[in-house]
Amino acid sequence: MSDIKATVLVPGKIHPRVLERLEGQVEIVTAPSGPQPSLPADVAERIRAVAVSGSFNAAWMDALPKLEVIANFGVGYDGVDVKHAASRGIIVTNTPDVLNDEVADTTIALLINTVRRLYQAETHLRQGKWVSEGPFALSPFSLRNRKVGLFGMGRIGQEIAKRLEPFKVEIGYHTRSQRSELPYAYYASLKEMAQDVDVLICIVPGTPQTHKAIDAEILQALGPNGVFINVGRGSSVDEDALLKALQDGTLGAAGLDVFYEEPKVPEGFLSLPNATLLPHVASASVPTRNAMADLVADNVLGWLGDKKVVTPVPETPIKG
Ligand code: NAP
Ligand code: 8YV
Repeated sequence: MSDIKATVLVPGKIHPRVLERLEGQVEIVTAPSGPQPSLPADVAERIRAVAVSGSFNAAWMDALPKLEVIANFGVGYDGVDVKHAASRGIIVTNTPDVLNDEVADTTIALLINTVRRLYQAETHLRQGKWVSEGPFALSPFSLRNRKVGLFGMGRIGQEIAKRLEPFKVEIGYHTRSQRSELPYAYYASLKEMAQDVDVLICIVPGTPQTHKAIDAEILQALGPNGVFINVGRGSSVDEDALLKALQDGTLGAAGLDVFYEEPKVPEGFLSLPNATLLPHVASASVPTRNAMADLVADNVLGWLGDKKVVTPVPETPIKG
């Protein structure tokens, strides 16, 4: 690296391996995260790169006059104001691909747990109820003879679809552009897909276009035998409508890894027998999170050394 004295800001917490990789190579400055920047002006003046897990808004960017790159920990970068970054010529990077398999594996596990109630069955055993009360109740739902619709068929969606093939379910998807090279049924509208399938898996990014796209109408179209799985973003769901649909049987069951306002999960979900709830763990294994951390560090160090990043987001491409 040519510029070993470059200053990198880490607002809030980040995976420790990011810090280990950066230590000694750059000056690391930490600061509490939050909506308003909190840094002395002389420090802010020096910062050329940011490594962040969470949110990084326009006010933060504007407090850093020499900022060149924001390396986001996570493939989803809905927490970063990428439009503002682009308008200021700041490169944003994310962590695609290295987590595809982990997230797809977790999605299948979440789907099967939701349909077959395995967590509740194990709890029955652990509480001694197998002995005292007898066998666990049959699961009302099965994966047999189901049609699965993926809302999103990108890097992770395609890995989920591949894993679904041996389960002998029909597979379709809704995205804005059809991927005619893929062997799955394409639906031009989300509503049309929700009407036709009985499992809906959400794996789209959190954007203004996907905001609350899964609403009461979509859940009703999925129906009382329907299963909704969310591994994308909580912002894609109208959570009040989802809670109501699960409570009154408009929707059969849901498996949720992501929520609208994490880590807050609306109280009503906690007592639902037909919901499986995970605390945003789809990529959360040591090897996969290490790979994500390495990519964050590679992006920061690559930029500061050679003006090259590994994984820029499409909104801030590297020119030249
Ligand atoms: P990706 O490769 O960019 O794929 C995104 C897919 O969503 C594409 O098929 C895209 O197709 C579709 N899409 C985007 N906007 C859409 C819209 N308005 N309507 C319909 N389809 C739309 O992203 P990825 O790597 O698969 O990751 C997807 C998302 O998963 C991430 O952004 C992140 O939010 C989430 N995620 C969650 C976890 C977790 O821990 N739970 C882990 C990793 C990722 P078109 O562009 O053709 O519409
Ligand atoms: C991470 C994710 O849990 O990559 C993403 O978009 O949602 C997850 O892999 C998260 O970004 C880290 O906080």
